[in-house]
Amino acid sequence: MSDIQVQLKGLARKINEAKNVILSTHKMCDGDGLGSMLGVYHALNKVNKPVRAITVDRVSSKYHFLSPEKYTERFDQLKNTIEPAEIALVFDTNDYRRIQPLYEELQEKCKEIIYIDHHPILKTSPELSTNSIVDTTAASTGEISYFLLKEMGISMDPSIATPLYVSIVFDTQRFQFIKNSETSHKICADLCQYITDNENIYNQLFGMNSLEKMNLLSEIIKETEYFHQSKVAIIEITEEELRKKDLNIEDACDFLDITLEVHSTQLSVLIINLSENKYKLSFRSKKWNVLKLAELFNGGGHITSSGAILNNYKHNPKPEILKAINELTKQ
Ligand SMILES: [Mn+2]
Repeated sequence: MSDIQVQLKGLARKINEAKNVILSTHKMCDGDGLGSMLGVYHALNKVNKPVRAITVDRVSSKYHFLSPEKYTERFDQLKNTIEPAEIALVFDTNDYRRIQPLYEELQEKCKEIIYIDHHPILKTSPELSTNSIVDTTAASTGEISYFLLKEMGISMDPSIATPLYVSIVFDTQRFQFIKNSETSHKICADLCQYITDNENIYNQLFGMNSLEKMNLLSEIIKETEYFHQSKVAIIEITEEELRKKDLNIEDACDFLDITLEVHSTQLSVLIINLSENKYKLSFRSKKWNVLKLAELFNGGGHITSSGAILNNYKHNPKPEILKAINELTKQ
């Protein structure tokens, strides 16, 4: 049995024995974080385990087809206080900063915070509880959650399969990023037996672009700056520009993925000016290690997809980013 299998068995037992469970995922949750959390939520509900799913902040309208307003609560708008719970399961991150300020509340109210995740553990992170499962070979957290539910002996049904399928399809970006493993396909083949409207999931996740978004994309494509013989692309945008067009940060990240489709581009950078002195950086690469880059700016993520938030940054961080990229390209 692999280490991960042993850990899954242990965690399954722990959850089965727990009186009550709180579930959460990272800020500005994506399809993977939300999908794995909702999959486990429906599964625990099915076996009558008292469970609450709490997001740190709002869930993007893109995921409304999963009815998060019915099954999850928002910490920033919480109506009922969090009662003490035996365990908190946090999906798709192992970085406590990404669940703040909910993190402090979970620390106070839960005996243990357990992370279920596939991101590399940051060098700067405090030690995780031993029951946490971090499998960086998994292409999505949904996959780890799927195996966890199998271990718990919970049978699949449409309410569990749909969000788990969303997790996998979202994080692999329609099976582009499967980490050279057949696992993502195999799990989805199983889940598909329970999904009635597969096409709708793809439409909701990838086919709902507004005309405003497409117009902005055309502007961005024209204004993208290229460096290092077009190996590096940099996009800059302000949150205000996005808001004016009724778009959000997730939409801007889609632009980033598109610039990476340029043949020569190895690394794409998105700089979003959130407010005065506050920036959000996102890095995507084909192969280069952009986790290193994000860590230089106190951020985190995956080897080929990472990000950071800069607070109290008095000027546009582009010169520092270019300097860091220079170092990266020398290696
Ligand atoms: Mn993920």
